[in-house]
Amino acid sequence: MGILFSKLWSLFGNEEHKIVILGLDNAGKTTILYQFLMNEVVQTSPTIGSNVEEVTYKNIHFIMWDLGGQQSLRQSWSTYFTNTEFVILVVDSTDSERLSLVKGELEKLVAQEELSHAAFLIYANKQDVKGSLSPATISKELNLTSLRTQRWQIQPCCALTGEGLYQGLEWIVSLIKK
Ligand SMILES: Nc1nc2c(ncn2[C@@H]2O[C@H](COP(=O)(O)OP(=O)(O)OP(=O)(O)O)[C@@H](O)[C@H]2O)c(=O)[nH]1
Ligand SMILES: [Mg+2]
Repeated sequence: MGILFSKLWSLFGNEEHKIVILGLDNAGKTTILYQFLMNEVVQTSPTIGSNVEEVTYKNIHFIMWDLGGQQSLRQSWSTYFTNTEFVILVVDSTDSERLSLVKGELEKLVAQEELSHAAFLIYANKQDVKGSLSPATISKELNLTSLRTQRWQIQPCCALTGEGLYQGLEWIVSLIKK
């Protein structure tokens, strides 16, 4: 009965899927959230705390939490993880110096019990900037192929134009429909 009810519930498009958007400060997380919500670029300032918005795509409801990425705020990321189905990790592809820091954060995330069943979408953002790192390089630097517990996907994108963002979301949709 429970399963039947939840199937019907999702058929009517009432199901909500929780996504947390993480990454270092200045990666483009808030820009991405508002691209999904409004299809436009908003003027952002560093996020202190979080932004949360409901985004509907192909009749699927997503609750998207965009968390501040500054160092002092990263410790509190884990307070948002309950019931998280998807993590969107936003990487600034122009910030090669801090890639090792991203790697360290990713290692902590995948070790979190509450995220052990979550799928990870990694956006290699800011691909519009000349000389930005390729997704292949970022994938290698983050050692993504060693990720065994969680499903993951890397997607190049540009949050300013929106290019690549929906291709990433399509991967999430494909996992929901599985
Ligand atoms: N060139 C370029 N700039 C981008 C892109 N995405 C975001 N930005 C810029 O990067 C800066 C930071 O963007 P935010 O979305 O505020 O970054 P954030 O990850 O939310 O940062 P915190 O809230 O501090 O964690 C802004 O000036 C954005 O306009 C992109 O794809 N290309
Ligand atoms: Mg922000």
